[in-house]
Amino acid sequence: MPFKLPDLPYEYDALKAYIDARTMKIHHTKHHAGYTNNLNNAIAGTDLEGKTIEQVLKKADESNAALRNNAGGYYNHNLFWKVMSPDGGGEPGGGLKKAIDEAFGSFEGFKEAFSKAAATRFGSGWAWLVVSGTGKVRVCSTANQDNPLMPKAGCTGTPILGIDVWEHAYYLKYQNRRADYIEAFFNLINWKEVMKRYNAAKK
Ligand code: MN3
Repeated sequence: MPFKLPDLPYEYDALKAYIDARTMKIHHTKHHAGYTNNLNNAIAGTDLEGKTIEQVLKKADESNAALRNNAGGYYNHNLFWKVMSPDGGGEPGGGLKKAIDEAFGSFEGFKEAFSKAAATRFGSGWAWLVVSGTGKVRVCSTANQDNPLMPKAGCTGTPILGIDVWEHAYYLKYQNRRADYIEAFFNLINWKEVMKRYNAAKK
């Protein structure tokens, strides 16, 4: 079964206070759809056909740029849509709150570290909150469509929150003001979803 472009869990204009509908629609129907099609082309006829996206990412080394870029693009955007919500914002609770306090001192400390990782990623890429098998969290960033589940991404762990800092994610509303987009993103974070991913990843 080829990979399928998922529907967004909300309408294109649902996040418009922070991300405009046109950006959301182009991002989903052009960029994410493109990664999906190109991923299916890259695995067609190979032994990766029928594997889960996580299994594909683990095999997506630097020897195969088409596979690495498109498998990453597919997975990263699947996560991105889900960790945002029109009812987002606020702070996490439970075990994730504890892990964040332990790693960063406070939610504010986390916000600062995550924002800095996103702001200082040169060119295109992503900033992440990742969790290790023992439940410790940390912040990091990756280039292009690289992902912490891939070999040699410069960052390892299970990603539970990610922000897309490619210009296509924010340019229409924010132009060059990436910092304003990052600040706005905190009003969209679906902590319920991120906490679910944290609990599933730590084991
Ligand atoms: Mn994108």
